[in-house]
Amino acid sequence: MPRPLSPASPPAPFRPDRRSLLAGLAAAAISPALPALAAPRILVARPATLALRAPKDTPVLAFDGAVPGPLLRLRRGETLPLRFENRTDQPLSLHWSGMRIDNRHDGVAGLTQPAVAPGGAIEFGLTPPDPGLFVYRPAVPGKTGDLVARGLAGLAVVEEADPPPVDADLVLGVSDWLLDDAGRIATPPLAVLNGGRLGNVLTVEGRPRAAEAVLPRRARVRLRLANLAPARVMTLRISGAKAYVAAVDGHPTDVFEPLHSAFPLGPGNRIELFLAMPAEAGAEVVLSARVGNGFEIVRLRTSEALSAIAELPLAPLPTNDRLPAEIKLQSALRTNFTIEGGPRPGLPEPLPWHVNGSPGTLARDRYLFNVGRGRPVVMTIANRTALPQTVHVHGHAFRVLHALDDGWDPYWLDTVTVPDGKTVRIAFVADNPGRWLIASAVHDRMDQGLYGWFEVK
Ligand SMILES: [Cu+2]
Repeated sequence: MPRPLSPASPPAPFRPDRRSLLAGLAAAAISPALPALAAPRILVARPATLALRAPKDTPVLAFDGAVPGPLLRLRRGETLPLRFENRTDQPLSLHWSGMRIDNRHDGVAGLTQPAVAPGGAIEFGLTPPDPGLFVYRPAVPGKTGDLVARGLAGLAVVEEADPPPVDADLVLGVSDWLLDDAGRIATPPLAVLNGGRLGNVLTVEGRPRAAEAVLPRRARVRLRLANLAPARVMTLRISGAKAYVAAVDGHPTDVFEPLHSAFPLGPGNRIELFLAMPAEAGAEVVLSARVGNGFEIVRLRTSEALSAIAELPLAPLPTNDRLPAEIKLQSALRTNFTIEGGPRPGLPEPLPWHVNGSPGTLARDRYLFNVGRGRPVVMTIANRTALPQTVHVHGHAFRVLHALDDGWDPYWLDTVTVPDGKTVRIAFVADNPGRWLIASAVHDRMDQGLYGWFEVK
C-alpha cells in the first residue's frame, strides 16, 4: 500500500435522520441472525469446475463448489461455529487473513495447528474482534500458492454495529488464473514460481468479465474489493464518479481520501470505497484494473429512479475503538525483517529467498523474535531484492511509520508493499498471544522460504 494520496477535507459528518434509521433497521431485519445454539456453518473444500475459457471448463478446487468461496457474513464479537471439511487430495488449512483472532484458529499449518488431512475435518468457533472485509484461504507453507491458484479463497464480511446507509453493498473478489493451452491450471517451473505466478485470465467473482449493476440515480454505493490473486498487484482506477477510500485491509481510514486515477492493491489487500452515482439516468461508473489494455472489474449504470438517500453526504465508517489509540514507540522492541534473494541481474537462475539470512522455517526455536504481551514492536522491513515485496503480518494491524520522524500513515494495515531496494518501518502493539506468521503475500514466494514468525507471550 502506498503513501496516502493527497489528503482531502473529510466530508461533513453523517447525521442520521428518520429515513436512514428506518433503512438501517430494514437492513438489520434481513440480515440472518444466528440462533442461540446454532449448528455449525459447514464449509467444504472440494474439486469443482469453472467456466474460465471456452470451450472447456477448468478443473479447480473450491469452497462449497463456489469461486470465490461463499461470502460469509459475521458480526463483530459474535462467535460463528464452523466445520471445515477437506474433500480434496491435498492437506489444507483455513486462514482468516486480516482477522485479529485467537491464534489457535489462524490456520497456518505446522505453526498454529496441524493441516487438515484429505478426508478430515475440524470444528471451531470464529469470533472476529473487528468489522471489515477479510479473506479466507489455506496457509500451508510450501503449498499455498498452488492451492490459492487453484481457487481456494473466499471473502468474509464482519458487519459494523451501525453501518452507514447505502443503496448497494457490493463485495467483489478479483482473481488471476494461469491456464495452460488445454485450459487447465498451469504448474509453472520453480524458477518462475520464485517470483510468483502471473495469470492469463482475470475474474471478478469467478467470472471472466466485469460485475454489473443498475442503481438509482445518486445512489450511495459501498464497494468492497479484495485481491485474491496469488501474486498479481492490481492498480485500480475509477471513472464516472468520485470515490472515497473508506477502509484498507478491513480497518476504517482516519481520513477520507479521494481515489484519484490509480490505487495499487497487492495480493491479499482489501479496499473499501464509497461512491456517489451520477444524477443523470443512463450514466456509467467503471472501476478497472490496469492490466494489459485494462480489465473492467465493475460497471455500474444509473436507472431512472432516484435514490431515497441521495441527500445524505458520503460518510466515513465508524472508527474501530478496539485498535490502540497510540503506540508508545519509545518502549518498543526493535526488530528487523531483511529480505534477500530472488532474481538478480546477470544471474541465470533466481536465488532462494532469505529472511534475516536464512530461508523461513517453522522450527520451534527459530522465531524472528518473541515479545511480552502488550509491548509495542517496531519492525524494519528491508527489501534488498530486485522486486517489490508485499509483506503480510498475521494476527495484528500495524501502522507504517514515516521515514524521517515517528509520524505514521493514517490507516492500519496487515499487508504492506516495500519497493525494491527500499526500507519501511512498521509499528504495532503485540497484544495477541500466540505464534504469528510474517510472510510474503505473494504466496509462491512464501512457499519458497520468504517468511518468518514471532511469538507473543
Ligand atoms: Cu493472513
